[in-house]
Amino acid sequence: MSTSAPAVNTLETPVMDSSYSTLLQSITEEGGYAFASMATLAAGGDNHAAEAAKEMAWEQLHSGPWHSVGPIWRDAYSMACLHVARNHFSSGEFKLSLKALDMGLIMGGLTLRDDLNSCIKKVSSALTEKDFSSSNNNNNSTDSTEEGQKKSELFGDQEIISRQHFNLPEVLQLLPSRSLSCKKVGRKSGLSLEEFLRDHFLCGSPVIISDCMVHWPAKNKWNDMNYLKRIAGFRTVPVEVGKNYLCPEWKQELITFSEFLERISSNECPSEDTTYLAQHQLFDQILELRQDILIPDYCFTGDGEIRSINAWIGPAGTVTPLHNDPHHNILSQVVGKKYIRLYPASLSEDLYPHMESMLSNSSQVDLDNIDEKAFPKVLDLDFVDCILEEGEMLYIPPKWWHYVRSLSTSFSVSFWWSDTGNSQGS
Ligand SMILES: O=C(O)CCC(=O)C(=O)O
Repeated sequence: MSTSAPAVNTLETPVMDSSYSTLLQSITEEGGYAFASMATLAAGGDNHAAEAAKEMAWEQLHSGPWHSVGPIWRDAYSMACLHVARNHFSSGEFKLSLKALDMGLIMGGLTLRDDLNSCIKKVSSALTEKDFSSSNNNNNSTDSTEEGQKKSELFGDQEIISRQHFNLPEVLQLLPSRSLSCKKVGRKSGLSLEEFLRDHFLCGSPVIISDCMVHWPAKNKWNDMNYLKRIAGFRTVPVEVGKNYLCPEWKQELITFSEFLERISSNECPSEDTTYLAQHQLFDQILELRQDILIPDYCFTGDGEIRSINAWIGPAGTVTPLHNDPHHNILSQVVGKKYIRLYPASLSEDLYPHMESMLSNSSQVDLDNIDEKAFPKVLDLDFVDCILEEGEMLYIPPKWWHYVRSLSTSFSVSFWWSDTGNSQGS
């Protein structure tokens, strides 16, 4: 019996291969005749056809609001990304190959995820090997001082945040007026699941859980640039650039995680250029980082299900403006600290939600610069607030309004979960 070894310079795509005709048929039924013929040429190794198919699927993904795009077009996009990645890989263009695969994960559907992930593994190790041998070649011709410098240029050797003294009066100047003057969110350690259910979940009452992150590998690893660049440096991630998503100049970009880390650690950007990796399901995309975190047991309260686990990574000064979300949330502060202000759901009317349905969960009030004439009711409203410290988690009940400002370089993870509908709001 002979077993054939996996081909070295090709990417295997077993799921796509076995479901190819079914997928193409479904895409054709959705009007994708042109896509199907391009994808067929792409499967035969035609580079131009692969790029054209990717472009066609991209246009479909942007043809209307995200929820109205037929799921088959997301699979079509992943399929085209796999073809493009395969072509780049076989011609030794590993970075381009990895970028196409990441785009497939970020924008594509679920059907071909296993292929995308296994290809990412193969391309990443090819890239690391290539990088290692090119740095070795360089090192052979340099002295050991240059060697150290090359290594640190490649991987960086600094911590994400330096532990500076935290000056409260200075911080207060950066925060919205009346910050830290009302009731603070309470802190609890050793909070049992029963207490969480009774005192917080059922009655919709926020709480800081101060001791639930001790076993997370992320606690020790994510402040280390070296680690982050090694694990994820070549990966493409979506970031937001601008003051916040309500400002007209705000835009989204796709950059490598290394470029992103350089931007946030250089700290040179004015606030209009603040780069924020916000509300991105990074842990579905970069599986190695998923291993660094643990879903808190509290998130299984209510017998619901985890809706999404999002990363929020950025420099000091990122602001998420006042808004609410429909889910329970445990916002976990892994690196750095954030100021967070919360208003109960019952005050919604006094917080002037935007009228358009896409933005109706966001307030028109800019807490950093309140227009007192336009929004007088907000001035005297009671709120609770806190500075969420490294290692702490904040429970935000569904529909509670929250404003968040990072006070240092910051890595947070939010766990959103739904319940069975039997719990009360506030
Ligand atoms: O950390 C932030 O900037 C915002 C977090 C947030 O809005 C959320 O977890 O729902």
